[in-house]
Amino acid sequence: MSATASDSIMETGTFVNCFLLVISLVIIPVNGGYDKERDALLKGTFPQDFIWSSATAAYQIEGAWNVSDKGPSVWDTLAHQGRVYNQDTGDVACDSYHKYPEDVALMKQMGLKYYRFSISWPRIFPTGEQQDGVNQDGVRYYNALINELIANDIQPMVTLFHWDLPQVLQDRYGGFLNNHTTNTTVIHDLFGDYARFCYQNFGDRVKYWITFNEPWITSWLGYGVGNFAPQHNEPAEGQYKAAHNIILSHAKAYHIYDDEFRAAQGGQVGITLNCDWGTPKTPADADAALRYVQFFLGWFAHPIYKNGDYPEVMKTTMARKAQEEGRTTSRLPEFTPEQKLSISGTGDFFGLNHYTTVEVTDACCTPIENPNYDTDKDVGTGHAPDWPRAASSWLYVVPWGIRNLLGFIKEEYGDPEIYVTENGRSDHDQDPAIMMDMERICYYMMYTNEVMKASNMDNVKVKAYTAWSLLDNFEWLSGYSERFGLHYVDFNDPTRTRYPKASSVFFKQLVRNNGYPEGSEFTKYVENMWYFCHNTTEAEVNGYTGGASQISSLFSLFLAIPMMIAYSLIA
Ligand code: GBH
Repeated sequence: MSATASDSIMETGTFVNCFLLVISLVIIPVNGGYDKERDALLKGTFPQDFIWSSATAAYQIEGAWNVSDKGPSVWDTLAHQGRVYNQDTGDVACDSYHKYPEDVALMKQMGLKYYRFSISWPRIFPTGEQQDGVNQDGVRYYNALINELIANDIQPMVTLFHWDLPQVLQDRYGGFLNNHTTNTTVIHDLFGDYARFCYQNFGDRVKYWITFNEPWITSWLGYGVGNFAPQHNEPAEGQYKAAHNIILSHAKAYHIYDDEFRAAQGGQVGITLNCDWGTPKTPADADAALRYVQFFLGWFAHPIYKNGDYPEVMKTTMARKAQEEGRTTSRLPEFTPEQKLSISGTGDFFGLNHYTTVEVTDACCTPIENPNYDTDKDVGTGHAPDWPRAASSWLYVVPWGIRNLLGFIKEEYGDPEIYVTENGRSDHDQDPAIMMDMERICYYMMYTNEVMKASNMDNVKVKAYTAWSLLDNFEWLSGYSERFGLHYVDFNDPTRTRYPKASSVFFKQLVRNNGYPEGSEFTKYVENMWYFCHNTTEAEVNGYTGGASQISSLFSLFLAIPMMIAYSLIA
């Protein structure tokens, strides 16, 4: 072959490669921007028995932090140390301990048939241990709340643990760090006793139980990073020990229900896991994105919904790290064969909290001097430049992420029934208050439509969608500076009056329509809002002829009258 011929073949090769590169850039959907196919509005409705709900958590709304015999929780301690933004505390919060009938009335007004709330462990057992005494006022409170819900035809979905561990259990046993590698771990039994007490006292009326809310947060932020309560800083191992104990405590509570209550009460028990979707930044980052999700969701979901053990990629990665770090054992603990059997299959449904998506890059495999859960994953995370943001620094609005995550759960965990137990968007606390919360309306519109795609197009068994949150409330370390509510609460007003935001009116219509039925007034409104919500311009979207109708939609009959009423209440 002559030099010229081979040169020209090389050039052709280069040309073909460049051509493929250009094609792939065009065809591979970019993470940001409006994608006409991916982001199109789906019309249709959810299955008839679909559950629409809204959620809160005890420490975030109840207040009454020390009434009667209630014991302090680790969040009372953290807040009283002044560790929260603006030195905010949950001492009064939304005062739902006293104002729960108003909360129920708001839900009734919205047509909600389900409410997800949590029970405060130290409000039931002040020290966390039944043998030290029961706070009867606490039992009375939850009975009254549950009865008020039932009387208004609203079904309770109860979380047993939404982060407010009794402080005494932290002091006595190290909380979820308690003896994580033995078979006689006190914290498992204590959580089991608490769960049993709740089934016994409330299970005649409560048919949906969630053992733990987001064990990822308790483990990593509570016992690893240590910025959340109980502020234990041990980022190499704390999270793995805590997670191990939480998984075993969950299994214990599940089996207690199974053995002692299921036959008589006929309810369901699951756990709520949080996960951000991880999308690869480039095709070469695909494995890294998967690893990110396995370390996040799989850490808990793989043992509970699959085989009683941590994901393979987590075990091999951590074993390799142990070797590099010169350790004889992995920082990731091991379950015994009996424990694996007792953990596997302990979820009647799969509870999912989801808010946002990250872009993942591969960062394998530089050994690190001070390893932690973040570096263990061997990934980098970022965000596409055009993803819109909410008030919370971590919350980027990426509606299609939830559809991908739901599809992943279906494939990975044997097609479980999935309950979306939280999803929502924050605004800043600002003056004047954001009552026409269009960004929140857009968020709910876009995310629920993606959930409907998962349900109706991908056949994911999504059974429930829960809005976080019914009320503006105590947003953990951010205090009252970030507002997630469908209803506005003025935290300077001693009466803590609640005011409906525009989003509550939107959500009511969504529930009433059970989705986006073809031809309904509601769906027409949504169609008019669609491109505005996707923050895109007419030019980017073929066939869009919006304009004036979009603006007038802001004042459509769905929002205008209820909003005028809401404003007149505030004024
Ligand atoms: C949920 O957590 C909680 O269940 C709920 O109580 C909470 O109010 C709601 O979401 C809104 O946050 O960047 O290190 O500060 C969702 C998980 C927990 C994700 C806190 C972001 C902050 C991490 N979120 N986290 S950091």
